[in-house]
Amino acid sequence: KKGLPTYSLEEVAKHNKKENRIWVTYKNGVYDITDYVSNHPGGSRILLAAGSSIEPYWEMYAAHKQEEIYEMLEELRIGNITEKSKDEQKDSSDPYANDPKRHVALKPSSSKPFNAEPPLSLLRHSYLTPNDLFFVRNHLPVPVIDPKKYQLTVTKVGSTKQVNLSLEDLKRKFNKKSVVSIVQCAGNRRSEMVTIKPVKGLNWGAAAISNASWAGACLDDVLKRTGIDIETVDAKHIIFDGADADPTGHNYGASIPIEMARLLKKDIILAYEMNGKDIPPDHGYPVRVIIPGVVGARQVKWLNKITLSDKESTCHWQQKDYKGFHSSIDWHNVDFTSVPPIYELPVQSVICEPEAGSVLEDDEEVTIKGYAWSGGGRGIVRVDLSADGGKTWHSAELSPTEQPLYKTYAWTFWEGTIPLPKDHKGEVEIVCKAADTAYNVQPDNVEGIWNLRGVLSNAWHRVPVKVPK
Ligand code: MTE
Ligand code: MO
Repeated sequence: KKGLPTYSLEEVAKHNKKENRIWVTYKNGVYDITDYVSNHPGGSRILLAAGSSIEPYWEMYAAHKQEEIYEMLEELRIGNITEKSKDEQKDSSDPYANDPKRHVALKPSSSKPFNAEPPLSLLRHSYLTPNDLFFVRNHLPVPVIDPKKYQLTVTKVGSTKQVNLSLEDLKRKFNKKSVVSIVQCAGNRRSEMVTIKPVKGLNWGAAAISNASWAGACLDDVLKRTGIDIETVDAKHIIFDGADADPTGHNYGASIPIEMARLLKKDIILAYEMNGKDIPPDHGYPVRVIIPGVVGARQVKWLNKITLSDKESTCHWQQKDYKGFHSSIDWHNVDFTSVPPIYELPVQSVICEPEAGSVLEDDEEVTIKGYAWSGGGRGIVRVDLSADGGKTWHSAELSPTEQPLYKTYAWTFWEGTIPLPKDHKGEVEIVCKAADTAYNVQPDNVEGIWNLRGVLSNAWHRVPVKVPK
């Protein structure tokens, strides 16, 4: 629409509350939805988009993709977005100046480097997490990579041979393979450990986990093409290096043991697509490695080098981080060489709805929804629910997935409606816990698994809620 005023994205972002009027953007348009909010069939959920784009939400709620809705929205249009607004506030001395713009619904636990998780209720709303809402865990500035110049180098320590592949090579020369797989940070739910004793690390809630469909070239095919047979190669680890680096030139990198790469060889993907689109800058554009069933830290983004080696990656995050210790080890007596890195993760389950502190609608029963997942491809066989702090249990219904029980790489959604205790005093603790195919279970409290880095936090998820009188 011509003739309407133009606004920068920063200007739009200020209009995120009723007091300032509520604006949203859709494509190039700016819309004032303040007076529409109370008529929205989806209720106040629309406010999640306040001050930003509604597109990612519309993708989740398919009901929006109708002509009438677009027409109605156009009636609320007040202006257009300025073209250059995205570059406006760039400061070239800031190493993070080239970081992409993020969705406002992501709740940052750190902004430089950018780390953020989506609200739990949104996370539980789509089985495949929309790209803009997928949690972000960056250790360094997001590297800007020209897809035309991108190269992936594959090599083996001690060999003179090295193969370089372009993005086009990866797309054209190899079959495209896809896998629906979780990325979960080892620090997911760290904030619960902090309640016991402080730990070092970002204060993650329970949404440092997301699920996407990844597509790209199979690692095994790429290695074969470069003359490496993963079954017989004389190496103990496979190292993945990223293009993101600190000011001294040290890049992010990680490795996995060769036996793990062999077991997963058909499933490890050098992904260039996330949910059918190019991988966004925050998630590793143009290529990241997806290692199903394995902790997020090894799934290197902005992947530019693969090395077969007798040694693990020497990177800080492989050697001095992402390891689990018992609760009597603290910073004065920790020896990071004494235990192996975290690879597979333990069984996990989380209540997404209702959220902590909310007031229930009913005083007789409660409907609880959440996610469950386990590392190593182990499926979820049971999720148990309690509304009395774990004294009595009910079985949750697991949403069916196509995943084979022993190659369950995506999460399992679950739901259950269970009775509230009669003797509640206006408050109850709802709890969930899951069992995986190995009948591994979650510990009942976080105290026993406290560790100095606040990783592997997978105790029963306990959520206090209020009961109406
Ligand atoms: N890869 C690179 N190159 N740089 C990073 O900082 N962070 C790792 C991993 N891969 C990281 C990386 C960690 S700790 C996690 S949990 C996941 O990426 C997060 O992936 P996401 O940001 O796509 O959710
Ligand atoms: Mo992580």
